[in-house]
Formats: sequence, C-alpha cells, structure tokens
Amino acid sequence: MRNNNCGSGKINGYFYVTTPIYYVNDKPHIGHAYSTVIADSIARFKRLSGYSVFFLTGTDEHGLKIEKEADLRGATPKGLADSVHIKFKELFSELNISYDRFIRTTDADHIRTVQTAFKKLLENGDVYLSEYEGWYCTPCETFLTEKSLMEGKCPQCGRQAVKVKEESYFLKLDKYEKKLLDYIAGNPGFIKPDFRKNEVLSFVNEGLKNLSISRTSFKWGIPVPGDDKHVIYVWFDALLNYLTGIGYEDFIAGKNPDFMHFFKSVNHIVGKDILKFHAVYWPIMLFALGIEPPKTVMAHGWWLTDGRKMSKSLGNVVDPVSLINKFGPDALRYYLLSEITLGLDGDFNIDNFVVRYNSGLANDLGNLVSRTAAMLNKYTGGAVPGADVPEDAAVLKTAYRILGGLDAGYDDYDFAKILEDIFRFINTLNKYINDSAPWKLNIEDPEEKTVLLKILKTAAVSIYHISYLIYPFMPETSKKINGIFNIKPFDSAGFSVRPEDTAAHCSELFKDGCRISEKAEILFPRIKFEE
Ligand code: ME8
Repeated sequence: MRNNNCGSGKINGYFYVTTPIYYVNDKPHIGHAYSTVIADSIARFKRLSGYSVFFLTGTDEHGLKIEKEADLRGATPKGLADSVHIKFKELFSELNISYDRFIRTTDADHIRTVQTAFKKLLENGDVYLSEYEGWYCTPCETFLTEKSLMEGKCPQCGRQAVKVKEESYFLKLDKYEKKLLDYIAGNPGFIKPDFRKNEVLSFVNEGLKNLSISRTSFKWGIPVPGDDKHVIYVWFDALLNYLTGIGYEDFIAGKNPDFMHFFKSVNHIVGKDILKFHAVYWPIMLFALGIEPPKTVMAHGWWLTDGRKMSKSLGNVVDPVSLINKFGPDALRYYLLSEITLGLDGDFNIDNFVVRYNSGLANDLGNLVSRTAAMLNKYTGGAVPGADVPEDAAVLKTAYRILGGLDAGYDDYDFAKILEDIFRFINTLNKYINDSAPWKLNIEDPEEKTVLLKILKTAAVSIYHISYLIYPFMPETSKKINGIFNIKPFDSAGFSVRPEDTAAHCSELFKDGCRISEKAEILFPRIKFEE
C-alpha cells in the first residue's frame, strides 16, 4: 500500500475512489484502462489538494463465467485468475496508476468480509432461503426477467440467456425500495452524470424484485457460511470489495476509525453498463448492513469501435499496451480523457489518436517546453529569471482562472473541459511567445534585456503551472517537465501543493534563479502518419 499522506501536514478531508473490479476471463483492454485512468486522475488531484486519499482497484475472480473460461483453457479458476490479474497489474503499472490497494476477490480478508456480511444479513432477516426460477446471462453474470429478454437473448450483450431453476438465497430489495428512492431524491450528487438518474429511477419505479444471491449449480465462488452447497452470487461478492478494501473487518472489530471517513466520501467510477448494480443493489446491500450508500456513482460512457461496444467477448478490442509502447502512457491517458466528455460514448479511432498526439502533445505542449528551455539556455545560461524579474500578469491570469475552477471541474468529472482549458492556455502562451518574438531582442541592450527576461520568466512560470495542471492527467510528462526545471515532482513523498498555493510555491522555487537542464528531453516525438 502507498503512503497517501499529503505533504502539507494538514488534511483537507478524506477521499475514497474506486474502479470496478475487472473480470479475469481475459486480458485488459482500453475500456478497463479508461475507468482506471479516470479514477487515477481524480485521486492525484485530490492528493495535490491536501486530501487523505484511498484509491482501490482490482479484479473480480469468482463466478460461472470465470469457471467456464478456466475450463476452456484447461486451467483451474484460481490458476486463471493468478495469471490474468497480473496483466491488469502490469497495465496499471505502465499507465502509472497510483492505487493504494489492488484487491482480488480471492484475497482471504475479502472472503471473510463477504461471509461476515452475508451472515449479518441472514441474521437480520434481509436474506432468506427460497427457490429461483428464471433466466440468467453468464457473460454479464446477471439474472434477467422473461420480459426483458430479446428473442431469448440478453438485452445487454445480445448473447443467449439460460433458464435456471435452483434453490437460492435472496436479498430483500422490495423492503428498501422507498428508502432508495428517498436517498436518490435527497442526494443530487449520488448519480453522475445527472442524465443517468432517470434510467435508475425508471428501473426502481417498475418495482424491485428480491435478488437471488446464491447459486448451487457450480462451485467457483465464496461458500455461503453454514450452507456450502451454495456459492455466493458473484455481484454480491464483488460489490463488497469496496468495504474490504478499506478494512471492514477492522471496522466491525472497532479498530478502524478511518473506515467511515473514507466510506462517506466514496466515489465509485463505473461504466454505464454496471450502473444498476452500483446505484440500486449496492445501496440496498449497504442499507441492510447499516451503512450509508455511496456519495457518488459516476457512470462513464463506452469506448466503441466502429459504433459497437468494445468488449472482450465481442473480439473488437483495442489493446492499450501496444498504444503505450508506441506513444507512451500519457498520450493514451490524454486521448482517453480529452476525447470524450465523461458520461458519453466515443469511437476509438487510431488516425484521430495520431492527429491529436501530433497537434496537442508534440506541437503545442512539447514545442512550448523545448523552445522555452532552449531560449533559457541560450540567453541566461539556463537560469530562470529570479524574484527581481516580474512575470506578465495578463498571461498568467488564464492559469489562475483555470486553477480557481478546478475543484468544481473535478467534482463534475469535467475532465475534457479542464484539459481543453489547459491546452487553450498552452496555445495562449505559444502565441505570446510568437508575438513577442524574444529571439529578435538584443540581450546587450538594457531595455530589450528587461523585456526579454520578462518573457522568459512568464514562460517559465506558465510552464510550472501547466506542469501542475496536467499532473493528474499526465503524471509522467509533468514529472519530466519538473525534471527539466529542476523542481521536485508534484507527487514526491511529503510534497503537495494546493491549487491556491501554486503561485507562492512557484515564486519560492524561482526566486534565486533556478537553473534548468542543459538539454531538455523531447517530450513527445512527432509521429509520421505512415508509422
Ligand atoms: O463488469 N468502454 O467487470 P468487467 C468503457 N466485474 N469502459 C469499459 C468498456 C468499454 N468498451 N468495457 C469495459 C465487471 N469497460 C464486474 C464489475 S464491480 C464491483 C464488478 C469498463 O471486466 C467499465 O468500467 O466486465 C465497465 O463498467 C467495466 O470495465 C466492466 O468490467
């Protein structure tokens, strides 16, 4: 686990962010990278802002779908999970995902947590034994009503549903229907974006049927305590990872005072495909356990290829690892976060990816940093002009306006807009440099020297702020820029700067003429289209 304390010493609050835990039936694709990068960006921003952050991700390893895939591969389900979960870890490491814990549903503390929760609900009467007769979609691990089938197929993934009839434990959903509707009405920030709320409301308003939460026809799952011919339904098991991850066991033993602080602040990042599980079943499980539902469930849209949802089972997936190898992690992070407004779908198109890379990253950002570094080296021997040289306040105003809006922008998950603002600022600065043409000034002339130093100082201070602003989205690039300017990375241990403190921090760093590297690394080499 990472140490997530912030450098400023004083904690601004708690922030808990989670991704879905991913099935281990196949290696990860762009969709999994997407949810995880969203969570990582907000975790990084909250850490910068002085919050004590806990960021949880991991893998969902039980259930019939995994058992079947393991059979097909001639492996055991645990063997399959052991090998595939590594692929997720490798991807997250390449993408610089700053999670605090990678949970696996086969972890011993999770198994105990699920059994404890199950027992608690059985004892308080919210879970009872009966018989399930109905339809099931194995790829989606979802129970379906006859009415919802489309010619016998699952309405979500279009695959054949199967008829199931078996003894099962049920969770009482009907008992909590009214409470859930009240919670949704009373907490406008619970479901984001707002337009998804109606979907959830119309599902609940149709009347909730009690949920089957155990199976007897296969073995790969957590046994029901005291009745081990049943395994616990994979979604009941998976959702509880959000409690295990922050130490539910210690909490119920009275030993984890932070548990509630974190849980009250939780933001679940999910795809729109699994909103119902998070905004209906999960809050009801929590009501039954005596815990307040999540603060926010943020449902993002889908990455499509040629208009169809990208998914492992449809075989039309884009491999994030090959993109990272070719373009670097931040190019992928940038594209995923800036190309679509969170909540909406977007088509993944490699030509568009290359165009965006070359224009936004190589031309606008990369050039700005390399030309500024080159000018500093040429005119001042690499020293950023110190406290005696003022920066151009009119240029910096844009940066301060963006900083002032960050809290609200992040709360709305308006990442594409934040990035658009940052890149507009980058272009303003490029234009400022072009228009003021420092290369035409004569450093030997005292008056022209004053102007020249002011331009260089303005560019350096602006680049510090750009590095700060892009840090949550493109941490590696931010770190490289800080390296060029000899500034500690924004995520160094014991170091964090709140948005309102950047100006003072920057002045302090540059006051004595901070010296930059002699040779600035090219941040984003241009890609030729044919490549
Ligand atoms: O549903 N576009 O796991 P999963 C965008 N184990 N995001 C996508 C995507 C796409 N084309 N495809 C997948 C499960 N995702 C359960 C979750 S949580 C307690 C249990 C992302 O491996 C998106 O976040 O099928 C989606 O919700 C998730 O991956 C589904 O991953």
